[in-house]
Amino acid sequence: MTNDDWFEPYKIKAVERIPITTREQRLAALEDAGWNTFLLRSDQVTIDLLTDSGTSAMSDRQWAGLMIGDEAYAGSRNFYHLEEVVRRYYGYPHVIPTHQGRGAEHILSEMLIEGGDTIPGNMYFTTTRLHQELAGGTFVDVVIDEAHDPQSLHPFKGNVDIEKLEKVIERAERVPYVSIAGTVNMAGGQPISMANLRTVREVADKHSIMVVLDATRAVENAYFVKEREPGYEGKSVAEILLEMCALTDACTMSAKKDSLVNIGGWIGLRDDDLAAQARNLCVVYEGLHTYGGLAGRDLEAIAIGVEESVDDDHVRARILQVRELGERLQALGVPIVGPIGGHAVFLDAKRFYPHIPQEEFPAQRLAGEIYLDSGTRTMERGIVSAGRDPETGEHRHPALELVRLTIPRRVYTSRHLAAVAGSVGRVHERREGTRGLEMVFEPTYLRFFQARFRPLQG
Ligand code: P70
Repeated sequence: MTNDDWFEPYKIKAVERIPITTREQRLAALEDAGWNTFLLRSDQVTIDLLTDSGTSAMSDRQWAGLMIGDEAYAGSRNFYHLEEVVRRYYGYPHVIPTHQGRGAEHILSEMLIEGGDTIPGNMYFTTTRLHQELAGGTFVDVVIDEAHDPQSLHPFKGNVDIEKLEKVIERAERVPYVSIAGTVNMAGGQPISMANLRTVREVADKHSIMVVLDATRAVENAYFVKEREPGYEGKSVAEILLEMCALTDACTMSAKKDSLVNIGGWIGLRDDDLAAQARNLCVVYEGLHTYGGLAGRDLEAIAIGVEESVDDDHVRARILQVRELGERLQALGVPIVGPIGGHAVFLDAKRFYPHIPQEEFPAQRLAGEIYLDSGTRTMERGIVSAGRDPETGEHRHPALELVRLTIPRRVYTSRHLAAVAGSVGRVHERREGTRGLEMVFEPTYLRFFQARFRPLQG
């Protein structure tokens, strides 16, 4: 299969009816939800592009795997299957399952971070940074400047700015590890290159610092390396994934993304002592270290999902389907983040609604307008997601004010996505009369999940 004649390498065996609603029903639903798409009921949503997390369609082999779930409290055979598969494809000798990615982040942060520590990384992710902060650390962004520019077409916008990294290490009291995401979610699903990761490894080695990978979408990162980095055209996604992980000491994983399951995560480690510590904390927060908050059947579905996720035809179709949606939007003149990322197309709300100031939540409003138009659910990734500075209490003002159209894996057809593009195009045509929102309820942690808004009048 070439990039010009790609198609989904599967056929559909079971389908689920989706709700079709009227504009009045959607307006009532959106008002009930306080203009927050996280607070909509899924029965009110026609095409759900909120997230690619836990929303993938499992294969017949994964569903069959559920039936061979071994629900023994200790030593479930499905755990050993998962361990074997992670060792083979990610290369970490120690595997500790967790209920999802943030369970892994919690344990790793608590283990590695001491009060006053600095953790440099290639752009923040909400849950990752929160766990680093709760453990007493401070996250410092060392991603290249291009990552903050939605119009830059740099092929590896997830790269670390090595000079920034060196400076942070020099100035910090202690740096427990460098936090590397592949791909970078908040930058638009943008990859880090192998060459850059190798340099990060060298810098870390010079200072005896660990490198911790957020492997949540590392398979998709590997595809971009194959597509864009000289010398990798002929390698398989699986080979590239293993090479990437080999440059890191540990990883946290949300299996809900790349690994094609509805729930689950794990920690990967090389060091025996750290693995013993992680297993011990797993018992405290997640469950015994051979199930980590998951059922045996979940562990089996992850193990099979990992194998399916590194299939070259699968990853190619996944990435190119996302790209097709992005290109449809570009053809309609809708401003999006380039290059089109791995798991989602990101709308640039600052250029979409240049007349709405960031304090009036342009991306939040845009997500609401898209839902009103077609029942398509998307997610704000801007000032609401960025939260407040823990020191000053002021809103953080991220350079990127985006709406994410996230594509679940193996779920929607190109026709669904064509309908979404048409809807966003209509919202774009009406953009001039649209105003912002005011926040009327703000929770303490990860406010974007539960905050409520009201449209500004006039
Ligand atoms: C998303 C989801 C989860 C995620 C991630 C990266 C790069 C860790 C995690 C945590 C879900 C989400 C989470 C917070 C805000 C909005 C949405 N991302 N690292 O939709 O994993 O969810 O399993 O605890 O993307 O992007 P988990």
